[in-house]
Amino acid sequence: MTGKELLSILRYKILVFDGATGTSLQNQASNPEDFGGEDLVGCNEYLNISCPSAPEKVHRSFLEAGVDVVETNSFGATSIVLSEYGLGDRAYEINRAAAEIACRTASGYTTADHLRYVAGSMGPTTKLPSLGHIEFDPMKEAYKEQAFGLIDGGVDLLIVETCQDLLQTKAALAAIQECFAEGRREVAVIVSITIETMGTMLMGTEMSAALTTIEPYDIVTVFGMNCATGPKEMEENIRYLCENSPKPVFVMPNAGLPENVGGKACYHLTPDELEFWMHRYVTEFGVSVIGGCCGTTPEHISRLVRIASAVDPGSIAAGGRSYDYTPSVSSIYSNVALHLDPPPVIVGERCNANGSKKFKELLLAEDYDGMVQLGKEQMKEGAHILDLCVAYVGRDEVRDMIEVMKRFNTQVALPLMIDSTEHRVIEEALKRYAGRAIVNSINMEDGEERMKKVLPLCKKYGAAVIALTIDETGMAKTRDKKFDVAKRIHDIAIGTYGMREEDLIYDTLTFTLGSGDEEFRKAGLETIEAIRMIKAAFPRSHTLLGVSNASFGLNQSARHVLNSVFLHYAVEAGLDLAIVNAQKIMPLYKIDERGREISRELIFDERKFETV
Ligand code: THG
Repeated sequence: MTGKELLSILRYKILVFDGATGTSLQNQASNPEDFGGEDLVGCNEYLNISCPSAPEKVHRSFLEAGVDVVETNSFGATSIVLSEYGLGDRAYEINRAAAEIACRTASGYTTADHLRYVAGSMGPTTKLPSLGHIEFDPMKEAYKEQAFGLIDGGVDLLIVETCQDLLQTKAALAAIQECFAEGRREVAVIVSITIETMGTMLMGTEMSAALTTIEPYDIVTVFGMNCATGPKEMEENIRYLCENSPKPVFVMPNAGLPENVGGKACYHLTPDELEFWMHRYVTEFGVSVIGGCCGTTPEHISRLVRIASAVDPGSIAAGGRSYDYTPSVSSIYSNVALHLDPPPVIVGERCNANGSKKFKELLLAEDYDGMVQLGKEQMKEGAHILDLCVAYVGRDEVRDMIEVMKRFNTQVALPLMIDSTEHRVIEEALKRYAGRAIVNSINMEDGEERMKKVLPLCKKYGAAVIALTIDETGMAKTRDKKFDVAKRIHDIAIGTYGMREEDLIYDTLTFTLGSGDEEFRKAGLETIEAIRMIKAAFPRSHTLLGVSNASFGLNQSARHVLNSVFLHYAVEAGLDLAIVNAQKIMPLYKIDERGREISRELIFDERKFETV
């Protein structure tokens, strides 16, 4: 089933997934022979080989209960987990067997008026890439092998589930994208994250940040949450998803919070209670796909089947739910909208080896922790996002970016803008960033060359991107030329590379205003007017300026005044984001009349006297 097919099913039907696999399996297989030996006891995934009747019985029990979808017994079947049992080299075979068992069993229950589907389960493994337990590439390769096995074994869709670290999720999604690109059958993909009892993912991620990070992935059709808690504890996050997610919502709770009874997790939520909450989430909130996680039995799941059969999604859920998604970026912890009211979104400029003496010195001393401190300082100064640039002549930018990004990912709570002209640096950064980044930047200096290298990376890792209005003839100086370049980039980025209007952030270029150079007399005005034109033509797109460039060459206090006034008028014209020194921006009322007047003359070329 493709993503499109899944979406069309959800227009007329609430889909019901099965219940707990792990706990149910333990009831089917209990002696070492079933598991294939003492050493393998507890490796549920090996039962697909050693005792296929065990997973088959579990699937049957849920199919009898009336579910639409059964999950393969492959939750821990990546080589990463299997190698803990000495089975690392058998991952493909085990996943394929898991898929074949589930597909064979499900097809026995399929009838003309009740199709049954199989979802290939891809769990979180036992390693957290954001904590450095494993690198992105080996994790992606392990997921890829799993996806190959599941797709070759016949699954209808894939579910990347029980996600704890968004970098895990991104590795799994990159793996699945590569499978499809290499010609494997394209199937629908569901992503389901786990929100712990403390209210975030294990890595500290809020639901809003997770949605922001996963939303840009075209291959993901449905997004939601499973495990960790019962349905009651999920209420606020489900409400958030139903009000904000452009993708249909998936919910698969445990049978309540686990209680430790003699060293074993026991789940006490009754089928009545599960039915009460899930009915509410489907009919009042608009959840589209439901199922049960740990501790849910066929008795629980038959109640979900009852809910689904009594509900018409066209009136309330997938078809009828209204939501309001705000284009955003995110760190591993939280998200920031690309447009704030009041504007602008403030992008801290100081983590830039070419824009801050202090940051440069920290980089040269390889004081990576000091660099993190400078990032944190900017957060206190009022920045919402940080521009990060470690390019420095004579140094290895890839290596520096890797060292810096490993730390910034978990130690700085603000979303990052990856500022580099090297696509290799950009990719190494994106691979180590759990949130949704902004790539700074693309342009048309060499025609489509740079877009060709950078935009596929933005798609692969779900990033937004800044587009500078520069083409083969150089930096655009007039409003019309700036607009023309923006339009060209818009058409190619969307038409050829599959970006969306809201993923693009146009930079109409900030020239130095105080130079007295004739050629740049109208530079400020043209930059500001181009913002107005772009926002009018592409209302879902965003705009940005590196404001401090405007005042190069002036003394410090004049710089702060000119930057602040320039920012004021750019915002008035529709500017969404500004790269600035957050601490040095003043509201207009704090600037004396003469300072405002001289700034305006420079910006709008109204000068009544000559500057030097
Ligand atoms: N557009 C986009 N990205 C950009 C820019 C842009 N990135 C870099 C730059 N321009 C924006 N960032 C800065 C950062 C610092 C300064 C100017 C722009 C700056 N720094 C002081 C100086 O050089 O005098 C030094 C401050 C210090 O040492 O602490 O002015 O336009 N997309």
